[in-house]
Amino acid sequence: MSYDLIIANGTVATAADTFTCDVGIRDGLIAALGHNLGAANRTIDASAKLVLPGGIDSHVHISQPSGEGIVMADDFASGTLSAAFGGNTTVMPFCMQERGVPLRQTLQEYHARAEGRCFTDVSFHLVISEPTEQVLGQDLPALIEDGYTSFKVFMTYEGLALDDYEMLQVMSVARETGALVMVHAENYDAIRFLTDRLERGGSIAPKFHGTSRPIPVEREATHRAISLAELIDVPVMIVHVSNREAMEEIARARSRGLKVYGETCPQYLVLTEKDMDGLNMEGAKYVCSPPPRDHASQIACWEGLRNGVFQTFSSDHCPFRYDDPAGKLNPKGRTSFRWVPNGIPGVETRLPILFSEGVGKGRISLNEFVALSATNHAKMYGLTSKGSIAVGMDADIAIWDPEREVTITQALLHHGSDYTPYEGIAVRGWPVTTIVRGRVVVSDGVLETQPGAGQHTARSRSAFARPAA
Ligand code: DUC
Ligand code: ZN
Ligand code: ZN
Repeated sequence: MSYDLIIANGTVATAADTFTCDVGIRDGLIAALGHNLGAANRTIDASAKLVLPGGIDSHVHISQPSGEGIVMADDFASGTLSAAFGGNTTVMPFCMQERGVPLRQTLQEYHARAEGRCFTDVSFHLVISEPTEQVLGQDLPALIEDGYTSFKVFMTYEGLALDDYEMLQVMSVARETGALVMVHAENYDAIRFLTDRLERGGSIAPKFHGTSRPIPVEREATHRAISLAELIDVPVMIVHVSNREAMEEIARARSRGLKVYGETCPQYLVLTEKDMDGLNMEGAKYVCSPPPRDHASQIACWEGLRNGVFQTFSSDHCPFRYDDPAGKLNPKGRTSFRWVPNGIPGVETRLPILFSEGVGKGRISLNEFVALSATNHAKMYGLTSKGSIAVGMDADIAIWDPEREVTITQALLHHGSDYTPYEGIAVRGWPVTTIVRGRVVVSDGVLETQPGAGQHTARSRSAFARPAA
């Protein structure tokens, strides 16, 4: 029996185990794990390398409309190219509902933008911003049935924020359908009040973005989202958690038996609010929401990765160019932090940062790294054929050189942004080869495929949302 591809002599790690074996791949699937597997069309020697499930980044934004005059820096080609070079084999972007446009039509538009252009697999979450009767009663349940089994809701942002009544309505749909609700938890009115007050006082520099969204804004919304989910008895995922107080809300809910899950991101491990305090507008490069906090919050987030408060570690890749009026330097002379688009690039640097700062510095084990970067994302969002290395699974694999030393710098990266917020961070350990369903996309740091290697993946219900049997 021969294989299309054998990855030989590597150290394979899953969320559970680490072992030495060859991986035989046929027809895009992992066909065998063992020794002396026999013939293959191609063999990759992975001696002294780690063979890991390809990263799944379950929180990215690509080609998303971002307000008047603002253009996201990545389309599906550059976003997924960057993802592939960062050791990812699947990314999960958002399809953002547009006011007055049928949800399915918007989704078709996102599919059209992605079709034939992707280097990794993609699977869309929905964003529900206008829960009309039609959306709640027809469109959303139908799309969940079609494999879009998770959706995000916002508790802040003009035109996006749902009030508590609307939150309860969409959570009820999730309860009925088994979908997973992702929540952006920040208190809209509090942010509006603080922003207005800061501006009136002339405090408009990028660093005041952090002052306008302090920890209580996130903690309160996290508590409220959890309370609403409890009323409906529905699982909920709190995304991009930045600090201990929000984490305590999650931990307390779980200790009471609620299905409340958490995600954190690289910006909360290695950036702080001080990064937003640059010369002139430089601080805008770090403006994201929730904002990076302080050193104590970084320590708390590391604890959460270790102790199970967080199931997933995502990039929240939300790329804008810096030196560009369609990006961070907003047009029309709008100089207040209020107008700086929220979001930073990070899909290519997520895994090297977690590997180096986490595994390399003994904060998490290699198996925890695999869980946080791939396996838990697959289980959380119903990607049943992905996220592990086992016979019958998709052959989505990243081969890592655990010793390679790299200083992160913009010139190395493949995203559409003109900067990286992680400039100058030295890491040890780098993904060198990325294989998507058996197809080598990046080989020893060199692109090997055309766009279109990646495809959309419909999903099952979340393993974390299913009612207990
Ligand atoms: N929320 C996100 O999930 N990403 C970027 C900005 C935001 O507010
Ligand atoms: Zn968000
Ligand atoms: Zn996001």
